[in-house]
Amino acid sequence: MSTTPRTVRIAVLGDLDTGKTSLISTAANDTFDARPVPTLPPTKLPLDFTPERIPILLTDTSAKPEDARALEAVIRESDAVVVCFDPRKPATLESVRTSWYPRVQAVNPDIPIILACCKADRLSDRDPQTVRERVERVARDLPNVECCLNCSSKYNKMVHDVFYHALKAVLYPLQPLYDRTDRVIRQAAIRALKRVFIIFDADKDGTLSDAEVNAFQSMCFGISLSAEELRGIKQVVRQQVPNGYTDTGLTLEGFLFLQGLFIERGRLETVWQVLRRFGYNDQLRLSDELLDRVNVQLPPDQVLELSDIAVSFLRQQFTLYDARDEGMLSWEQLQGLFSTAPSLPTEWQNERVNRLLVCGTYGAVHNLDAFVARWRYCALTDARGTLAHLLYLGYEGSPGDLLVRRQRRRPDKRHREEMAERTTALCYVFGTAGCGKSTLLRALAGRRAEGDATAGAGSGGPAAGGVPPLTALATVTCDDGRDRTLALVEVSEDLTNELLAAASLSGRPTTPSAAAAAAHLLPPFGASSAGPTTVGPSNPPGAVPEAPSTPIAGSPSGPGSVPAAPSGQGLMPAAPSAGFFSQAAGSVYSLPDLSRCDCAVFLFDSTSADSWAWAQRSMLTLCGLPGCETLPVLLVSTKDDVGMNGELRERVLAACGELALPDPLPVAAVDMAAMGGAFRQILSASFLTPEAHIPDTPARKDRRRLQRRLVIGGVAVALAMLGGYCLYIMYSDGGARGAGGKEGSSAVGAKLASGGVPALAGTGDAGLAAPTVGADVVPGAAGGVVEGSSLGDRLSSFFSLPGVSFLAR
Ligand SMILES: Nc1nc2c(ncn2[C@@H]2O[C@H](COP(=O)(O)OP(=O)(O)O)[C@@H](O)[C@H]2O)c(=O)[nH]1
Ligand SMILES: [Mg+2]
Repeated sequence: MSTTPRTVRIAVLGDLDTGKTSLISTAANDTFDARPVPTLPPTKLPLDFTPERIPILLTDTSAKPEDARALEAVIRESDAVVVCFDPRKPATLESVRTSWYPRVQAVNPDIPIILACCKADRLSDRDPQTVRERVERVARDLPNVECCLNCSSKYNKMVHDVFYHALKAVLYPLQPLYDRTDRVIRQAAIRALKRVFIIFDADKDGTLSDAEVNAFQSMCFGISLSAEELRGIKQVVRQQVPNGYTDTGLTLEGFLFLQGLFIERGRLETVWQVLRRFGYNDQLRLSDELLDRVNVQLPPDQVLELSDIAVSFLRQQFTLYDARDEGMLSWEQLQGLFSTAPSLPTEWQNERVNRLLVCGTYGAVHNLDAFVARWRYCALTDARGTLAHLLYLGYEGSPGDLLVRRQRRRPDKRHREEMAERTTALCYVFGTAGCGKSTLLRALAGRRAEGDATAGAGSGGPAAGGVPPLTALATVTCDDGRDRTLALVEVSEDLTNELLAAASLSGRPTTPSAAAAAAHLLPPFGASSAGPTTVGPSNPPGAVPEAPSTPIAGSPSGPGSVPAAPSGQGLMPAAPSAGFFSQAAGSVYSLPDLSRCDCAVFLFDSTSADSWAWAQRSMLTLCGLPGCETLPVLLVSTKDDVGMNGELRERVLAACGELALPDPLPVAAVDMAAMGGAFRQILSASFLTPEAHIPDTPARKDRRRLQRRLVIGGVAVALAMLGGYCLYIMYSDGGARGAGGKEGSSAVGAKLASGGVPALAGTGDAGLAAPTVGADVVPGAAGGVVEGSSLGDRLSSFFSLPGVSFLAR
């Protein structure tokens, strides 16, 4: 039970002389003192005080006004409170209502309260009834009072029960389940219990058959119900709830009625046992313990996507809620689907809907493709939240089955198959203002260029105050025949300038050669683009704006902003639920997180040389950033129906050739088929042929040249060493032969001499010929080197020599 506190702290309060100290003393030590000390220090109860063996710490308190502050601190730190009164002094009961209850409420409003009617041994036989009535009158107005128990410290009667009830009120709290004021089960509890009901409704007919009820019983309580017990339950439910039982079994209404009955009868542990069995914590959210079973903190080259299991579960859910088989889920049906979750997932929330266009949605109505696409996108934006929501929806298998780890940005042949497994691409769309980014996004979502809510949000990127960027989703059939989800996120020109400038200034600079190349080809980044000529209808003035003098504006965060992040954070793996745009410190804009991008799509207006120049420059800068070297890039020329002039075309094609990139894809808003081709291409560039889309930037060329030089250098050094060694062998052999022959002083000479094998004279060419050496002379050189063997032979025999032989020489 993850939510069980390690030590349960119970404070004992009440007027002077009501019996607080005696109650603690009897509970802890079973000792009663007619004249106890005024206040005991914090006292632990023995571990075996309760069957749960939970440590309990009791805190005695003083009712004196001067101790009011200390008392407040004790109440704040406690999990439950016992308030004592003396039944023979009605004023002490009255002060429960007038003083103690309000004081507790003021400090710790949800804490459970147990009333202890102390010194019960002093009550006469007739008193209890009067006391009971009085207590009921008082407690009626005090909803947090769990119960009142008569007890006697002197005779140790019911003292144990007082603290056991307090403990149970902590372990099995009523407050999250039940609204005491209105006397109804809380909505959060209804959602949680409905999820449990759905999980056990195996045949999804909306009722629990006897077998399903018994499955529930045995899983939650380890016992099955007999036929008679089942009949008894049916009878009770039928009497109380008209629709509680149908021909097929127990309805949700009946199930909730039964749980409500447990709650009202104080059998809270029964209800909590069920809820905890299904992973709920005290706040009726799925516990961290359950969600932590899936690690969502992955290295930047990995990503979590929805598994096939999750997708087929979602398809099932779709069919289930699409009751009339229309192939569509209305907003009401979606609300029904999410009725077991405490809230909608972030990407399903209303205020985001207008900035997230999903192909196959009509207002809030989704078709199956749109439904799955949105869930896949949710998994990319917030894997943990999506996991929780799939579980809330009633997935009953292991959480680990719902998300799968996949590769990100592995544009090499070894990872080709793994990359092709990817199902969801997150691609950023960059381009100058007005070049057609939003049009492309709308086309992906199946929207025509004009006439929808997002038209006019033409500048694209996030607006001030943390509004999310325009994003479009669709399921696209790729070149390999598989359906994948494409998410395009629009990044405005301003935001791109800001992002690249921030990245350059935050210790993540562009590589020198990329910067140099950009400087060589184009004006400095962010400077006004006076150089390239404008072809066709020119951009309005300021279409290629100046980069801000400081990368991050100093304006305060707007409402709803995400927590401030250091500049340049866009490049770091983002926090799981932060979305793709992280807000830079003090900025009203948020910067896209490049580490999550699968493919950068650079759009340019084919009628504007400025637009191309910006795209080219931004692309070069972006691809020079650390971490972006393997980011696939796709160039798209928009407004193809107007067309590109010859000069610009030549320039563009030359640049693509230089960068070893495919030619830009021409698209036009009027030609939806071409748009469809572009989406397939974007997915191909992301997952199927990413290696063909990595720009061969000057930085990359430099790197490759360096690598080549290193390899050549390495080979040259190895050859030189080898040559040196050969010379060494030849000369040392010649020397040894000479020395051996002449003086017999070298090791080999000595060995030869001691071996009794005569050193044969060489061929006369000491540089190439070697002496014949017997196998016993050079250990390890099997067979030795035969006289007159070639240099090749000798080299191969060198390679076969073990190190020791070499050293022995
Ligand atoms: N007969 C009887 N006397 C009790 C009982 N509990 C406490 N007392 C007496 O009531 C007086 C006040 O008790 P104490 O525990 O000091 O009250 P506190 O001021 O609330 O802590 C003492 O004289 C106790 O002996 C009880 O259960 N029965
Ligand atoms: Mg006392």
